[in-house]
Amino acid sequence: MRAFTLFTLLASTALAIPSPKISSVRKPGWRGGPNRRRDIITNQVNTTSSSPSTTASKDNIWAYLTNDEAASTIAFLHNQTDLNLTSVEDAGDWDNTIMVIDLLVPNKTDALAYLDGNGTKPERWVLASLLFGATEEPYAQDWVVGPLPISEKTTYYPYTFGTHTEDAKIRIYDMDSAYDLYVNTSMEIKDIISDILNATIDTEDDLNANFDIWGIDPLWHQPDEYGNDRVITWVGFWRYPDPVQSQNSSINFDGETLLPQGLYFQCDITGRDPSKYGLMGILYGDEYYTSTAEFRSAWEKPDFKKYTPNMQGDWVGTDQAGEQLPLETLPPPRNIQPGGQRFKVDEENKYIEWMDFTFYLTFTRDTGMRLYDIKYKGERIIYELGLQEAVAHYAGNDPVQSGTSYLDTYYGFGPYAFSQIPGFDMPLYAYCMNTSFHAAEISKSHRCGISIFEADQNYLIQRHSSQQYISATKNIALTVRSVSTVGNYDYNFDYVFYLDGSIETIVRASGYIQSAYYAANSEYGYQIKDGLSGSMHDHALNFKVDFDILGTENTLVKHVVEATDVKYKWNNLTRSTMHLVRKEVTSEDQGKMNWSANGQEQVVIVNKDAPNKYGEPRGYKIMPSRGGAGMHLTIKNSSNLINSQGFADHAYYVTKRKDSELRASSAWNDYDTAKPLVDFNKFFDGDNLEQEDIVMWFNLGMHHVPHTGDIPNTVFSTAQGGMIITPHNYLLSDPTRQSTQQIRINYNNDNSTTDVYTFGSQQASGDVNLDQVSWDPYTYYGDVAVRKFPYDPQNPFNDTESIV
Ligand SMILES: *[C@@H]1O[C@H](CO)[C@@H](O)[C@H](O)[C@H]1NC(C)=O
Ligand SMILES: *[C@@H]1O[C@H](CO)[C@@H](O)[C@H](O)[C@H]1NC(C)=O
Ligand SMILES: *[C@@H]1O[C@H](CO)[C@@H](O)[C@H](O)[C@H]1NC(C)=O
Ligand SMILES: *[C@@H]1O[C@H](CO)[C@@H](O)[C@H](O)[C@H]1NC(C)=O
Ligand SMILES: *[C@@H]1O[C@H](CO)[C@@H](O)[C@H](O)[C@H]1NC(C)=O
Ligand SMILES: *[C@@H]1O[C@H](CO)[C@@H](O)[C@H](O)[C@H]1NC(C)=O
Ligand SMILES: *[C@@H]1O[C@H](CO)[C@@H](O)[C@H](O)[C@H]1NC(C)=O
Ligand SMILES: *[C@@H]1O[C@H](CO)[C@@H](O)[C@H](O)[C@H]1NC(C)=O
Ligand SMILES: *[C@@H]1O[C@H](CO)[C@@H](O)[C@H](O)[C@H]1NC(C)=O
Ligand SMILES: *[C@@H]1O[C@H](CO)[C@@H](O)[C@H](O)[C@H]1NC(C)=O
Ligand SMILES: *[C@@H]1O[C@H](CO)[C@@H](O)[C@H](O)[C@H]1NC(C)=O
Ligand SMILES: *[C@@H]1O[C@H](CO)[C@@H](O)[C@H](O)[C@H]1NC(C)=O
Ligand SMILES: [Cu+2]
Repeated sequence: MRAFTLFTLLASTALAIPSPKISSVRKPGWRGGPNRRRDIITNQVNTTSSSPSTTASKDNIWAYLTNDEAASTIAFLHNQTDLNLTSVEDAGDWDNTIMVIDLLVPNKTDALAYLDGNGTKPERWVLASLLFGATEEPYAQDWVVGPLPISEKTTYYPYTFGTHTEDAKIRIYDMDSAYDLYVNTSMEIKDIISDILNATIDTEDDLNANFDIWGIDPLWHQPDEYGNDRVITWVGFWRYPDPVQSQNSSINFDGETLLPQGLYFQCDITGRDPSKYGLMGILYGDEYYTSTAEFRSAWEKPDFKKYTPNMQGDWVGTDQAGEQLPLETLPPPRNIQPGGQRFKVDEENKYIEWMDFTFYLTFTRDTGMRLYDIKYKGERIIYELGLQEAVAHYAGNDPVQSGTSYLDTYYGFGPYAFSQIPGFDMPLYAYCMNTSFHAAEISKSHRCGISIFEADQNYLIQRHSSQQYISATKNIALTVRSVSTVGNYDYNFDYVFYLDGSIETIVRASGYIQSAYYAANSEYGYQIKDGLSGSMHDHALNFKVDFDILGTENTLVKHVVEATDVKYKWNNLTRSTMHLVRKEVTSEDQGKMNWSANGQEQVVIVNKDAPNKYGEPRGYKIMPSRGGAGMHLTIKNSSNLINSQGFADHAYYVTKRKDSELRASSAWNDYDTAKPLVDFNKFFDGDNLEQEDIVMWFNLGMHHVPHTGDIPNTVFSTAQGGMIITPHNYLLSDPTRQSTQQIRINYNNDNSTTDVYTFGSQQASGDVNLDQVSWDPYTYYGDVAVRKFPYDPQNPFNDTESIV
């Protein structure tokens, strides 16, 4: 059943819903509302096969909460009568509930004392996001709970030191569903809807079977005639794709976001009494009507213009279509790992050692995979690396597109980081890591939420030939991958480690675009189907990289390649030439930056107090490595994002690191973008940045103007962006010379090879039995979830009967 309404949502048990914000607050059916997919997960790849292990010298102090830690925290919170919590399973809109429980990472000074010195292991603390519904003015609030394990010492208090609102609270303006109003309005004009949208709508069930009704995000506010704040939403009609026959079965392709119907309701949803919500207007075909009656009288007139309804067809499906290409059905080239896994894993600590790199992994509900304490050749280079927020800002002539600026951590990257497909998302030999998160009092695990694998990049990292010899070195890199399907879009995140000491951050997007109705929208995208506009939008995905280059005291410098005119001693004529100009970014006042045109600026994080033997500061350069189709939002002062877009209006930023400035955004900013929990702009208060512990925040993104090639899905090949960091005067020469995976072939003038050097690298030999490196897709299956409340300590791992 594809139709998904509030009623089915309410009828389903709360425990079936992984993302509490969706379940208890808003937008049923939206962005992968929980019924959108069976939570298929996992694979049976033999990760134990020759998987060398190791033991981290220090524990992973960023490890996500264990199920027991989450459960005991939830029990502790339920014990606090002042919080007046109701268990999620029993809760309605007028109750207080626990949304998310996650680790509050230790403060860095405590962490470094433990990692680098004799400091004790930092205590485990929790960041608990609670939702207060039992009030006329519902709000979310972040709380600190700790230390763990729960004891008499455990305290709890609002997370005020990490947020910018009073008592770490943010108002929620759509706690109560307005769906009734959409239904009532639709029923008043069901004959018109049937006519203009080519469907038979006699009853509410017909409506729910045909159309999904949802709209702007975040909500809109505007003053009424008395100056009072009114909360406004605009919702549009989206057609559910019907099941189609493809191959030998029936399938519902997930292409609802390709089927906007061009009919929109504007509603005033102020306050907590849905019976007082009211229709303000209807938009159809770029004409605005202020009531159902006005719409009806227009429709009844002979000159009423009807637009082509946007209907589904085979084009919505992603199955193979069209003529098969010559030889294309033959098995394609593929990767194997003949020498076994060449990196070590401490599974308990989620700690990896690959070549000269070591690092820890963790996972959060809001932002998915994160990396900590990345060391290269025994020295920390990065303390923390990970996604902060992902915004997709739309525009359009219709109010829904115009009003859409998704802040995706609200929906979360963790809940949707489903298991990767062996042989597709990752090589069959990839090491799979499970990931967990805790939301709505359920602990959920994704099998293989993170994959780790080496692969030949299939271009050399080094090569040279002369009259006497040719030398070449393979480019074998380690990829750490996580893929999140956030509603219509699939985001593939990679961190790639290279033998030259570089680390690349890559994000790629596929999945279904959110399209617009074509009527009068040509200024905002291409028409890509009879009823469809591509709906232009900008993506900006912000990442935090906390560099520690030879210690925490670092400076961001720009070594600018600059044109100049010089008269040299050796020539009286002025030459037009270029030179290198060294600049420093010394204050947060200069901390918001864009990449220079033509790449003239080399941006390097150095430790000025640690020069190399030539006096050059040792550092790591950072630069865009792929994509380049946009690094920040086009819109400067977004009417939708208001004070919540600070992280996305420049390409990169540098700030002084503070324990109170942990993240560039909060998952709950979306509730009230005018008064966000975390306002990134407030990080810029003029702090000195010269030889301080500094953090860079960079965006990867794209100006996405979907064209016909985005039908049915956007493709990863061009929808990607990357940033690479690379040693810069950091070592005295290229470290890839350490690799044995190279060859030198000497030859003489008559073209015969005289000597071959392979430096001790082993060659794979013998037969490859592909049957032993294959995978049975029928072993790909479901998530594991553990109910948390009421919690049964005797049986902590009881499975739920089904998770969606
Ligand atoms: C996985 O690999 C290990 C080591 O090669 C082997 O002992 C084990 O039997 C394999 N397990 C499965 C399920 O194939
Ligand atoms: C909750 O309160 C009960 C009753 O006072 C107590 O037995 C229990 O240990 C408490 N649990 C937690 C986790 O605080
Ligand atoms: C506690 O929450 C319930 C709803 O779950 C509500 O009816 C009650 O008024 C609240 N009590 C207080 C003191 O706020
Ligand atoms: C971490 O740092 C914040 C901000 O300085 C401080 O308020 C908090 O108490 C610290 N936490 C711990 C566990 O020391
Ligand atoms: C750790 O403690 C030992 C013994 O007390 C001492 O010798 C050493 O210097 C300390 N190391 C650090 C980094 O503080
Ligand atoms: C919708 O209609 C029903 C039945 O007439 C009514 O009880 C309800 O209050 C209406 N809801 C809204 C939001 O108008
Ligand atoms: C209207 O719907 C019917 C039945 O689904 C279909 O056959 C017809 O082609 C549709 N008309 C248009 C204009 O799309
Ligand atoms: C097709 O139908 C057959 C017979 O019902 C079934 O065994 C098979 O699994 C189906 N699917 C595919 C992909 O062939
Ligand atoms: C991952 O989760 C699955 C399912 O719970 C479990 O069978 C497997 O042992 C887990 N893998 C690891 C490495 O813990
Ligand atoms: C530069 O010009 C001066 C004066 O015209 C002349 O004496 C000198 O030789 C010139 N030098 C060079 C390097 O051409
Ligand atoms: C090498 O050179 C010799 C003589 O110049 C020629 O006969 C032979 O074909 C060449 N071999 C190859 C492999 O090109
Ligand atoms: C967990 O499973 C055990 C054994 O099946 C059962 O007795 C117990 O009631 C279950 N607990 C919960 C909380 O479902
Ligand atoms: Cu896009």
